[in-house]
Parts: sequence; C-alpha cells; structure tokens
Amino acid sequence: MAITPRFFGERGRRRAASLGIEADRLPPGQSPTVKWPVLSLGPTPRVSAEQWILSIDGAVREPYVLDWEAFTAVARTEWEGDIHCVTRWSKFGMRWRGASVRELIERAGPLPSAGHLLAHCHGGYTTNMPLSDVLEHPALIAHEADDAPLEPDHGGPARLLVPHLYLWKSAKWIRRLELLEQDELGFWERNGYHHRGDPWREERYSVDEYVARAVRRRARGA
Ligand SMILES: Nc1nc2c(c(=O)[nH]1)N[C@H]1C(S)=C(S)[C@@H](COP(=O)(O)O)O[C@H]1N2
Ligand SMILES: [Mo]
Repeated sequence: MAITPRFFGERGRRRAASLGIEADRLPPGQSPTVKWPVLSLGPTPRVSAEQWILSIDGAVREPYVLDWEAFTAVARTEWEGDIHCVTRWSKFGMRWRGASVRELIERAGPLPSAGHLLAHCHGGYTTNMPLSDVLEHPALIAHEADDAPLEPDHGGPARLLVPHLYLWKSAKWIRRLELLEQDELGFWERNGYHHRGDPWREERYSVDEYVARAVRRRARGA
C-alpha cells in the first residue's frame, strides 16, 4: 500500500536478476543485499551467555525465566529463508537456528484474552506485534545465523526473529516476551512505523495504514 517511487522497484528487480534471485521472492520496493547491514539505535549491549536470561510473562498462567542452558536445550528449530528491512534491503537464503517462540509461549500457558506481544531488549528497544504473528508463523529466539553464533552487532547472544514481517520486529538482545491483553506500541511503532509491517503488503509507515483504511472505506462507499 506504500507509495513507492517506481525506480526502487526496477532497481531491485535488476539487482535480483543479476544475483539469480527469482523476481517473486522480492517484496515490492525492496532490493537484495549480499552483505548483512547492521541497524541499531544505540551501542551494542554486551550480554554474555552466562548473564543472558529470557522472561516470558504478562497475560500467561505460569510466567517463567529461561537461562542460557535451558534455552540452548530447546533451541532445535531451524528456519531458512529471506529477511526484509524497511530501509529497502532484503537478504536472501539465510539459515537461522533457535527456539520456537510458539513453543516457548505455549509453555507459559497464554490466557485466552492475550492477543498481543511486546518484545523488550537490553538497551531499552521494544517492538509490538499481534500474538498470532508468532503463534501462526515461524518465529524464533535465534542464537545462530548462517551456521555461526549470532554476532553481538546482530543481536547476539540471542534475538527474536519474525521473518515474515519487516526486520524492525526482530528484536535484538532480547530479554523479555510480554504477552498483553491490550496492544502497546513499541519504539518504531510509536515513531511513525506501521503497527504490523508485512513486507508483501508494503506496510512501512502508519500513514500507509491510514491510507489503506481510507481506501477500504471508500470501496465500501462510506
Ligand atoms: N534491540 C534492538 N533490536 C533491533 C533494533 C535495535 O535498534 N535495537 N533495530 C531493529 C531494526 S530497525 C532492524 S532493521 C533490525 C536490524 O537487524 P540487523 O542489525 O541484524 O541487520 O534489527 C531490529 N532490532
Ligand atoms: Mo530497520
């Protein structure tokens, strides 16, 4: 729904073709990257595996905390595919390993009223999403990318990975998954970005959400 200047699309498609990436794997307005850019708001927090803990709490029957040993014992889920950043780069054919977010959340017993997730990070970053985005789509607490331990700049020792949404949802240096009954906005969502962020629907900014709603209202004749 975003109004993307045409040249972004054309440039991306040409570059994808030159890299042998099929055109239908490139979301609208994106362009493939070979290197993996680092996008962080602040300095990289240094969190050792020994210090690392993940809390799963909020609207759940049994909140719990995982330490590194308990996490790595359940980190046996793999996901292969492409990631998409709202700043228009996509990185193709990555391999990720970690724990299934759905399994971690189910173990806490989400309340029937829990519909939203707020991810909290070391350093203060937050991002929100509908709970269905991590229960009904592949999502990991990831500690390995492309067969190597996740670099600190990319969120190591572990980050959230929600690959079907723009990458700002994939919270680095994750420390807490908070289930919520009412939605609360994260950092970028409060600062003009879309509340969901589906790259295939080009949900970049909240203004896209506003325009899409207006278009739907008009189509209904309201
Ligand atoms: N904790 C934290 N997580 C974060 C960010 C951040 O600044 N802090 N940036 C987000 C954004 S905007 C993007 S595009 C991706 C970038 O991930 P990368 O640096 O591994 O490419 O991380 C997301 N997760
Ligand atoms: Mo981003």
